[in-house]
Formats: sequence, C-alpha cells, structure tokens
Amino acid sequence: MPLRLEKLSAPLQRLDAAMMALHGRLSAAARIAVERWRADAAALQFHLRPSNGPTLTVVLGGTGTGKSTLVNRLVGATVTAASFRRTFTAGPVAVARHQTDIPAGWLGVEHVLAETSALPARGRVDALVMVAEESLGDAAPLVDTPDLDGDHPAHHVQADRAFRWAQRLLFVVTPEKYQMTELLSYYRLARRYETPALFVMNKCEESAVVEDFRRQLTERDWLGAGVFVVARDDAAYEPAAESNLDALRGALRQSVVFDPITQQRGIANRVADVVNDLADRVIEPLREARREIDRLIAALRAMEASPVGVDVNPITQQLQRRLQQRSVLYLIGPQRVLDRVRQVPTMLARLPRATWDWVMRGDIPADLIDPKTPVKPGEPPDFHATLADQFTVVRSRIDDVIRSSPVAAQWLADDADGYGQAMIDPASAGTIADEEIERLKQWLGTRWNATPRDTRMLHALLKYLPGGKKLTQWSEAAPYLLAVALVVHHALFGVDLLVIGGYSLATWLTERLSNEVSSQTRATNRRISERFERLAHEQIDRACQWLDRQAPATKELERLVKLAGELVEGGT
Ligand SMILES: Nc1nc2c(ncn2[C@@H]2O[C@H](COP(=O)(O)OP(=O)(O)OP(=O)(O)O)[C@@H](O)[C@H]2O)c(=O)[nH]1
Ligand SMILES: [Mg+2]
Repeated sequence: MPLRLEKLSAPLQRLDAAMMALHGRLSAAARIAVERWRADAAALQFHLRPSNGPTLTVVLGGTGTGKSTLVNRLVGATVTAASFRRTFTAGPVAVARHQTDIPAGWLGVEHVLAETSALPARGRVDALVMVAEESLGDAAPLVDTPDLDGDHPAHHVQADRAFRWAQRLLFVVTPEKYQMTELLSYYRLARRYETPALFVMNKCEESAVVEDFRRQLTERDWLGAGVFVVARDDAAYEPAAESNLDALRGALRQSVVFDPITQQRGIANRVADVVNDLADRVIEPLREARREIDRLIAALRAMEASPVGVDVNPITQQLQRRLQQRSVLYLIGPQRVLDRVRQVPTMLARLPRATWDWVMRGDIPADLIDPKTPVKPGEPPDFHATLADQFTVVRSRIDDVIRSSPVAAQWLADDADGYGQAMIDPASAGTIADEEIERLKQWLGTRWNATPRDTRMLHALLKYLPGGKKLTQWSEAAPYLLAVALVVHHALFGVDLLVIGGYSLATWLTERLSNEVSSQTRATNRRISERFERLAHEQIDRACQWLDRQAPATKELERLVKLAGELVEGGT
C-alpha cells in the first residue's frame, strides 16, 4: 500500500511533543539520546513536506579531502575556509544564490547570515552559517560540512545532521581516503533513504584509482553512480570530459525530481529507523533506568520499614540508641562506669558496644563523638549535635544506597546540584532538639513556681552530674533530665548504671521525682523521636523524588510506545 506522507506529519509531531515533555525527567545521558532522536525526527518531518525549491546538496567526506576547496571551486568564490590544517571546517556552511533558497528551520539549528568581512567562513557548531553568493547562478545550494572521520566527535555530529536533512549528497573522497570505513554507513543509509548522491574523487593523479572506486561503489549498491574526478592541482593527469569539474557543475544544476514510489520508499525507511531508534536508544535505556529507580526507591523505603512483628521504625530505634549511648557516656563517664562494673560484674556483658570500647580501651568511636563539637566539661549534654550527627548517618545511608548503583552514581555526578537540593541540612535535625528542650525548659520554669516539691531531689541528682552544680534555675535542668530519661528509658542496659545517694537512676527518675516531671521528660524524648522520624521520612521522600526525576514513569514510556505505533500505522 502506498505511503501517505501527509498522514505521517501529525503523529510524528505528537511523538515529538511527548518526547519534549519528558525533558524534566531525564538524566544527562538520556537527554542527549532524546535530543539526538528529536533531531533525526525533525529531519524526517522536513522530508515529509515536498519542496519545490532548488535541491539542497550536502558535501560530505573525510577531513582534508578538499570539501571546502571543492565548494569554492564550484561556487567560483572563496566562501568557505579551506586549510592544510585537519578538521578545519567546524560547522555547516550553506552557499546559496539567495538566502531564501535555504528553507527556514533547515537543520533545526540557528541560521546565521555570514558578513562579507567574515568570509571565508569556517562554520559554527550547532548553527548554519549562510553565504548568499550570486556567482552560484542556477546551481543548487551547496552545504559544506565538517569532517566525518577526525578527532572531533562534535564535527561528526554536525556532518551527520546535515546528511539527514540533505536532498542530495556529494561525497568527496581522495585516492588516500576513498576506502575509509566511516563513509560506508552513509553510502548505505543514502540508499536506504533514497537520497540521490554524486561522488567526487578529488586530488586524483591516475584513472586506476577511479576505476577501483567505481567498483567499490558498485559493491556498495551504488551501481552506475555519477562519479566525478578532480585532478590534484599539480598533477599532469586530466580526467575525462564527462566526469570532470564542468560535468559535475552540470550535474549540480539539475534539480532532483523524485518519483513518488522512490520517495515513499525512502520515507518509509526513515520512519522505520526513527521508530527503531526510539525503541533501542531511548525507550529501552529509559525502561532500564526506571527499573533501577524503582529498585533504589524500594531500598530507600526499606530503611524506614520496621522488621516483622516489631512496631518501631528502625530510624527511630537508631536515634534512641545513639541518644542513650551518648547520655550514658555523658552522665557517667568512664571512671564511674568502671567502678560500677566492679560492683555489678554482670553489667560488663550488657554495656553497649560503643560505651564498652570507650570505657575499656579508651577508643572513642568516631560516630559517637563529633569532632566538630568536642565535649565541653561543665556544659549540658549536646543533643543538638547528637541529632545532627544521627541525621548525617541517615543521609550517608541514603547516599550509600544510591552510590551502590553505577547508573545512579552517574546521575549523581551529572546532577550534583539537584541532588544537593534534595538533601536536608542536618542542622534541621539539631533544631528539633533545641526546640523540644526549650519547650521542656519552659514547662519546668512554670513547675518551679507551682510545686517546688521536686527541687531538692533534682539538686541531689545534679550534684553528681558534670556541670550540674552550676545550675541556678530549675528550668536549666531540662537537658540533664532528658539524659536521665534516655538512660532509664527502655531499661536498655538491664542494670542501672548510676546510683545517686543510694537510689539507682531508674528509681530516682520514677519514684523520687514527681510523675508529672518524669512523664513530661519522656514526652519530650518521644516528640524528639517522632519529629526526627518525620524529618528522616521527608529526607527519604526527597531522595526518592530526585531518583524518580531521572527517568519517566512506566506509564509515560508506554505512551511513547503507543504514539510510535500510531506513526507506523499513520502512513499506511
Ligand atoms: N594539491 C591539491 N591540494 C588540494 C586540493 N584540494 C584541496 N587541497 C588542499 O587540501 C587541504 C585540505 O583542503 P580542505 O578543502 O580544507 O579540506 P576539507 O575536506 O574541507 O577538510 P575539513 O574541513 O578538515 O574536513 C588544503 O590545504 C587544500 O589546499 C587539490 O585538488 N590539489
Ligand atoms: Mg572543510
């Protein structure tokens, strides 16, 4: 069934719009693949609109084959810059009799009209430099391009793009370079897209090489192709009249007339390639990225999932453990722990690992003591630092999960700013402690006036605590009380570590102090835990959202597949 070109344009546009809409949800690598695809799709869109202007002829070939020199010869003016230096031309340079001979939007890049003073032009990456040149006469507009084979990948991209938009090709080779492999895929694609092509053997010195080139072209599906020959400047060799520079000029004056069947075949192949590229280079990698994202998000979510049968968020549990360890170390100090171990030897086995190391070996575990906040004798326990540290631990665990995936580690390297914005400052966790202790202080302040009953007991406790003696106000006891509650809470160590005036810490807190004070202190601890849990949850959420942005959702990918299907069906 013949292809209906006019029916392809709309589905192609819809597909392109869908691709553009993905933009905010692509990693750097995916963005390049999508842009590349959109450029190819734009070229296809161009070929769908029949043009009745002069045939845009793109000159392609290896570096130093003399493309720019040949264009100048054909034009009869030095418009595009040639040089003995390799990979000289940097971007496409179009030479047309009138600027309007180059359709607006051609190549899908910015068009820049070259000033006469800027000639000969060297071309610019991702722009089309246009030269209006009367001397071109009725010859087709010529587009010089950068090399296909040099060390600059950017040059190759420029040339590849011009190839896709070309209405006719002029391949330039030399006796040294006509075998170069980079050209072969373009010979094949030009056939596949039914883009008419002419071939030039430049810098030629003998006919044998031309014959070999013709043979090669025949094998490459270009039987009977127009091969022209330009002699090396200083060579005695003279090409036959039917294939010399004048003959080439004559061939270039002929506009290409497409027969509909050939044109449709070329377009059908372009459509197939655009759809296959979409599947292979865009959708499949994005699907893989999506699978990886889903896996990583599940791993991050698992950080806050409680083990079976236990009702405690592991993040809260870790915070509590850390707060307790620090409080033990703070309230008791190594010497007192040692004394206590002597009195109650069974305690030895029950000491938390970090405390044990500190007491027995003098090793201060790095994660317990923050080097930035050294313990200040006489100061209340620094819960701000403890929470901030613990939050840093949460963050680095998130980081570990993400960096465990090479793909995600690359996203992170490419989008360090975005990732940084998704991260919450650990100081926000510290603020939770500040606010909650402040709240407890205020409550205690009020209590002080209301029931001075607990005062004596509190002072009895504070006498034993580092810095406690300095206290002048009831309310200042808030952080010390919190430390006591933390050590006692959950009876973590099974045995009371501290005995004050004959009372163990637990007895002291639960029996000697009023219920009201102890329950208020416990409530403070609970609120700290809950708020920390919420903050950690938000942090995990934000990390998940950042991950989620690195690839479109499965639903969106399915939509692309559907739209691609409509493009394939659209023309038939
Ligand atoms: N002797 C001789 N030298 C030539 C001929 N054609 C081009 N050259 C020289 O070959 C060198 C490269 O020519 P260019 O026209 O810049 O080659 P190009 O294909 O445009 O190269 P890129 O822009 O790097 O891709 C220049 O020094 C030219 O003077 C020729 O027919 N004979
Ligand atoms: Mg050049």
